[in-house]
Amino acid sequence: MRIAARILFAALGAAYLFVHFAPHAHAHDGIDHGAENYAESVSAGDLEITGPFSRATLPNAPVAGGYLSIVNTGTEDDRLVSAASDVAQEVQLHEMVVVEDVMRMRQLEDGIAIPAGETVTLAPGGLHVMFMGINQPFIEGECVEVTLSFAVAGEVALCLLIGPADAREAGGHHNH
Ligand SMILES: [Cu+2]
Repeated sequence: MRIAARILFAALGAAYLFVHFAPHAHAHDGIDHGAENYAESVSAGDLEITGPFSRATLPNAPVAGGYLSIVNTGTEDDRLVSAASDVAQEVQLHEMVVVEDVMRMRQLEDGIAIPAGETVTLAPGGLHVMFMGINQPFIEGECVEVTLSFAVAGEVALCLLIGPADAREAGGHHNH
C-alpha cells in the first residue's frame, strides 16, 4: 500500500505540473498577462517604434485599438503593410475621417506610409491598428502581442501596454 500511495502521489504531482505549466507553453491567446514583454521602444532596421499601447475594453467588446509612434531614421521610405495578432480574428489598419460631419473609421488597404526621416503617429482619433473580433477583454496592466509587417524593415513583434479605457498615451499615469 505504501508503494501504491507513493506512485499515486507521483502521478498527481506530474498531473499538477502538466496542468500548471503546459498551458503557458502551448495555449497562446495573444495577451501577455504579466506584461513582462512590454518594451517602451522597439527598433527594427531604420525604424524605431515607441510608446505602443492599447486601451482597456468592456466585457464582450468586439473591437479594440492599438497606438504607437514610428520613426524612420533612414533615407529609404518604408510602409506599414499589415498587422497580426492572436488576440483578434483580424487586425486592420485604420484612419479616422469625417464624412458628412460624422467621424468614421476607414480601412487603409494599402497600409500606412512611413517616409524617410519622418515620424508617423498612430493615436486615438487618428491612424490606428484595429483589432476586429477580439477573443477576450483587454485588461489594464496586461499587454497585447502584435506583429507589424513593414515593406522594408520586415516583421516586428511587440507588445501594446493596455492602459485605462481613456488612455491617450502609453503609461498614461506618468506624463513625460
Ligand atoms: Cu478603427
